[in-house]
Amino acid sequence: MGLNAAQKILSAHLVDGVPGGAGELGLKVDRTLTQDSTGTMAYLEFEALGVERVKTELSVAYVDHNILQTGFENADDHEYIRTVAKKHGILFSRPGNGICHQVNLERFSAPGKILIGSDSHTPTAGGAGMLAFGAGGLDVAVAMGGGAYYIADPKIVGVELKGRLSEGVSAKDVILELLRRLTVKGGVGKIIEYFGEGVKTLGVPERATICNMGAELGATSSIFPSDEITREFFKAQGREADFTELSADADASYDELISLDLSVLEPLAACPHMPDRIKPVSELEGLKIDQVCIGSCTNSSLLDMLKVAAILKGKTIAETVNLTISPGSRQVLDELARLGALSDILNAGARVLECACGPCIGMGQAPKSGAVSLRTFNRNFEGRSGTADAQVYLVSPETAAASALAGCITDPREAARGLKIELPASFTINDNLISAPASAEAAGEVEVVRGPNIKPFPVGHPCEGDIAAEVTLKVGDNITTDHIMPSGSSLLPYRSNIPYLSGFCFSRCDEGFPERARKAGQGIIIGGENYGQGSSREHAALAPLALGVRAVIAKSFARIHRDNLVNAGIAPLEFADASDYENVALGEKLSIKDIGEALNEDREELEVFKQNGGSFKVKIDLTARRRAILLAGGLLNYTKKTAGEERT
Ligand code: MIC
Ligand code: SF4
Repeated sequence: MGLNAAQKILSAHLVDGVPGGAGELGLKVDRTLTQDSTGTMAYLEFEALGVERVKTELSVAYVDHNILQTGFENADDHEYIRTVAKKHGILFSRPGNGICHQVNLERFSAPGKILIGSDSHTPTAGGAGMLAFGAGGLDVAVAMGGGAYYIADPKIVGVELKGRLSEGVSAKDVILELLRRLTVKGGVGKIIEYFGEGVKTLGVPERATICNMGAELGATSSIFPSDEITREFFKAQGREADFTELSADADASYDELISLDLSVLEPLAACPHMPDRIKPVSELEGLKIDQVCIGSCTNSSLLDMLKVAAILKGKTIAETVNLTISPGSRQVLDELARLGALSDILNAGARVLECACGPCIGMGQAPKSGAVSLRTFNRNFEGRSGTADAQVYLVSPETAAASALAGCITDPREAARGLKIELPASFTINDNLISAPASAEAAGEVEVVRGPNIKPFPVGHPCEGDIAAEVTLKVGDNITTDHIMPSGSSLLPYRSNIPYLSGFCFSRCDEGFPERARKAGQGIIIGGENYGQGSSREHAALAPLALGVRAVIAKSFARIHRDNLVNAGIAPLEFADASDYENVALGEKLSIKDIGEALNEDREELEVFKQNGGSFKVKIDLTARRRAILLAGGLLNYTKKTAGEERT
């Protein structure tokens, strides 16, 4: 039996585990990326591991998130990342160079390789045939130290693309259609692999858009084959040498199959406040809008920007609309200028922002009270824009541009009629914003600069004996990491300061939580389905850890967050019977009996006793390795311990 593309890469990198079983796969990591809002913590953890030089073939540190410098904190963190990267053998992509996923696609993607990144949208690189995973900072730190990356053995879903997109319908609509069909939980435990005739009609940036929002499906990763179109992309980037062909064998099979006819798709929008609340744009037409934001790692390629420029050309945006445009990289912005399209964008009335995440993570451009904001981004979680009552819709660049002109949600098919975008055969290559690390010999001379905002991070406690603690928080389904540890311009500067940050943990759901948790000393969180969906920020585990959380009992967990909990030494446990969720109350005292023993003995269930009598069962759905991590009190303790054992 032949292999599909994902299986080929997985088997070439397998260092632990058996594919096809129920366990985990340990994978050799070729490359890593970090961005600044998760990177400070990842490098502090890397330093704590005591490894001198990274052991990966390539590691790159980007600065793209914490760009507003309204105080010293972000600038200090950038300097820490610059110097720590220089010392330990990591390339540094300076502020202004662009969003990590866009720059990675352009300059560092490579078909057939494995990349992990401390950002949930790392699978964007799947558009260039790379198998890429979003991970917590500590997992990236361990990989930089030469450790394997572990994933639950994924199911591989084959999405067969047929036909060709009609005018005005774009790659964004493809992934919105999948979100409509599968929901934000539909990809959990799965790698989504695209194949079929329709693949040939999509360029690498379009494939990258589709892979990018696989994160919103909860997927482990997403990947396209690497074909002649991929070769052209690498050629245009002056990197043909990095190209290799990679596709599924003719007799390959998939665990599940989905068929998607591109030619019948229409423009879609994700309605407030979840990426899977999909409606056709035609149904929303006429809804008055206040803001339009174009950019983010989903839709900031040159192709997207040129489409937007062509729709805006010679026109003026509606008087009541604020339009922001953030090109994904300096290369994109430079090309826009060179081709004259920047002038079309500026003259239509757009506010051109830095090549960075910007409004996507609430780093500025919070819309007005109650605003309707149309964004080409990937997440529309409540409050993420920085305005609690804003209504954010996620759309394609075409829909965003046409709507900005009209002042209301507008089907872009009319505006996009006859639109033909030619990408340049070769891009202007200038890597002068990527700083090389010091040589191994000179590394000793590099001083790592730590600003006063960098504070020690909490380290977990071994899971042993009973966990007897109060329920310090109870929340519902689909809790995102933006609920757990909100971002935005006021909190992102404290990503290297967990003591401060933890004071805002869950502030969007329950402002009293931090104080209650501190008072209780030890706590247990009760959650619903898909707990921890969204970003890879390990701060969503570290802040609860700092507030004494020892276990989270939920109906189900999102992949990266579950890993982050284990890495922090917090036990993620699942209700054996989901209806028991109803019977646990805030403030109730619970006793999780003999958790250490249960982990040690590989037990699959555990009894939780309630203070006022009665008990319920929880599942421990964790592999032997993850159990050992919990027993050690988190991945840092575990890695140091196992490294010590190997030395003796
Ligand atoms: C996001 O889109 O939520 C982020 C900001 O990029 C996060 C990382 C973070 O929280 O720093 C992500 O997606 O992992
Ligand atoms: Fe940045 Fe937004 Fe992409 Fe996250 S989703 S990496 S904040 S652009």
